[in-house]
Amino acid sequence: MKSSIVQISKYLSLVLRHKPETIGISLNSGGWVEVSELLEASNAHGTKLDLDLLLHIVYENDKQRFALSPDGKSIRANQGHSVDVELGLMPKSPPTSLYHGTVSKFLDSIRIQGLMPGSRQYVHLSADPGTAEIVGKRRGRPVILVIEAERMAKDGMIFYQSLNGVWLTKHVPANYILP
Ligand code: HQG
Repeated sequence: MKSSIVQISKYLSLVLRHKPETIGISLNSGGWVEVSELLEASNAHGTKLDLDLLLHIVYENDKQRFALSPDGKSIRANQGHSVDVELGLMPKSPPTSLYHGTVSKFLDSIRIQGLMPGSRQYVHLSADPGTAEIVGKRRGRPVILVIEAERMAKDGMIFYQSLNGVWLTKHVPANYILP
């Protein structure tokens, strides 16, 4: 059961962040899709999903990746999109430091270009080194970079925090990455 929940969570990340067209749905400008439409399209495209299981994943997901609209009729991913959506997040002052977990093979490029969003809309930063370590471990032996977030904000760069606590910014220039 657990693995099927993980699988469906990954599937939902795919359709709600990256490729809604694979099941013939589209997200609105805020990234939302109607729950009934998502369930119908999923079942029609071979992923068995009902409302109970969907709600279980929304509420129990380890990273709170998904959110329901206040009326409960629509669902979206809280962050991580590569499709162009406007999450409507308000700019927020970051703490002094934020953290980014990566791997050593990217460091040369990061030291030159800074942190780039890649295929996502934003660079993802963590509030604590432990979370950054988990993010970095997805790719191998983690390297934790410390970002001078408060100094970036003072210099005019904008930060947002997603509903599940991930800090987001468009680009981290190399000179704000310690040491
Ligand atoms: C690296 C997961 C070379 C960057 C996680 C990272 C996170 C560069 C990779 C969320 C670079 C992009 C995001 C540069 C950045 N040159 N490499 N200039 N700038 N990179 O997956 O931060 O499970 O798009 O270090 O937990 O790893 O999906 O970003 O290694 O919260 O909810 O390029 O994804 O969350 O990789 O992970 P990603 P990320 P979910």
